[in-house]
Amino acid sequence: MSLLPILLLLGALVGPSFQELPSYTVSKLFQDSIYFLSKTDVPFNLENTNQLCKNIGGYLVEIDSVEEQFFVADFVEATTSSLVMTGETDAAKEGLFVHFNSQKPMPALKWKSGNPDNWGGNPGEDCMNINRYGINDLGCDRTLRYLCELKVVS
Ligand SMILES: [Ca+2]
Ligand SMILES: [Ca+2]
Repeated sequence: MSLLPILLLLGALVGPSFQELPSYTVSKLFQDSIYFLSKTDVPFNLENTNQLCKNIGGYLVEIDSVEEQFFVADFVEATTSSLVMTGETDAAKEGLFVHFNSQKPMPALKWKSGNPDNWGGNPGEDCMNINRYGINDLGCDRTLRYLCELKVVS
């Protein structure tokens, strides 16, 4: 492995403002990304939680392929049994999931059986979590762990 991911990692951990940084479990490198999983539950909010990820040089995870989904799901499962929030949302148009940070459309991924179901309706479930059973839409106002993605510049 090149030195760059390690330097990025150190930069993220000792960061601009050490005291304010939440604690994270860090994944291995996948393609050109590493993932930071919060060690505690945090009141989720697309804008605010994405900002927490920006504070460490990343953004709320954006799952761009089934391969990335499986890597992330394995990392999450190896780290916690808690639900983990990702960076996808269909708040703007029901059923049309986009990546919150980039606003790009989410590709076809493996949904948990019976989902997305927008359970409860109006506003229903407009955010997303991930585990080994697939992705699932759930409410945006949950207090859960979240996952950041950091791009490693090559
Ligand atoms: Ca929805
Ligand atoms: Ca659901």
